[in-house]
Amino acid sequence: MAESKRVLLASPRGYCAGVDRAVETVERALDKHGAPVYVRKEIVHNRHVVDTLTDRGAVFVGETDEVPEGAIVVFSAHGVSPEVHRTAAQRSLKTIDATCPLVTKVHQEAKRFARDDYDIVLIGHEGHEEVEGTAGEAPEHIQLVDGPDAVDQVQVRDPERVVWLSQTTLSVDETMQTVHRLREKFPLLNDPPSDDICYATQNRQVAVKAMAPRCDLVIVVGSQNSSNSVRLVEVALQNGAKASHLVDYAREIDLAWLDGVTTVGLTSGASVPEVLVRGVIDLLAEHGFNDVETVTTAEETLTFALPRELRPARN
Ligand code: 0CN
Ligand code: SF4
Repeated sequence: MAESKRVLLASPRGYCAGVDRAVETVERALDKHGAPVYVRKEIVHNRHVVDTLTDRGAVFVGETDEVPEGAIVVFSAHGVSPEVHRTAAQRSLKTIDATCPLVTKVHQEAKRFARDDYDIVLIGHEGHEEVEGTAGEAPEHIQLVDGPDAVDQVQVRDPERVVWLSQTTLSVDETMQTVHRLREKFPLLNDPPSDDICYATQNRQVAVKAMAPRCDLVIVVGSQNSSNSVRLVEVALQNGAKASHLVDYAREIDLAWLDGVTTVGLTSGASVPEVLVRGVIDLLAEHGFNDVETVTTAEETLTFALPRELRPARN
């Protein structure tokens, strides 16, 4: 008899506290103020979330200069630079800031180390909105390093006054390699006061590591521009999965991927609604993968309060 086909379902997966808050911020703003509600950039990096909110009346723009004077604009979970706040104020926009508090924490660290005149090495992906926002807090003090190979180019004024910070959604292992290279070059390199790679990014990677060695294939639900989702594919491949693919929707699964496969691992990025994972589970069941086993490596309970503008008024 053929070995039974099964699905390993990673836990935790999907929405983190910051994404939950950011998506709810746009929904509540629409309820309270009616459409349109403008949103600068994708509220979170997920196609389905952006399309669904667009249908409800959210208008996603690239920059605040596309928002009519005096209108409401929501800033995305990934954060914005002070310059974006300034230009929004000049246009008299009513801003609601859905920046994840864990991104704001990195902004505060950047401001503090810049004030103390450190050179700040920000590890992150060139062009990603989060590092643009963080770097904008102290452009004179911050240089971006996009992975271990970029360390060779780093120059500092005083090797005794250097600190590294990072984007919240990186690969933990690759970031540690980058830090190792930095420390070889600058032995007195300072660490951030607390982890910048957030709990959700870390937990999703740990769960994938736990299941990857047992998997012929790991399917990650998430969008191509979602850093933390893309990292889960890399982590799966680096930790023993024979193959791994990123899909926005179940319909993107190429059935040829399932040829000869007995165990499929399934997870999703921090910006991915659970309904999309359900879609993949249903499709896999149609192809004989009926046995679903959850692989749990952590429990998550963190939640964040909504932005002040949307909290119920206190008596
Ligand atoms: O997919 P996301 O919107 O963003 P990245 O993984 O690309 O940073 O997930 C939420 C993360 C934040 C902030
Ligand atoms: Fe916040 Fe982390 Fe979620 Fe980004 S992935 S929104 S930093 S909790």
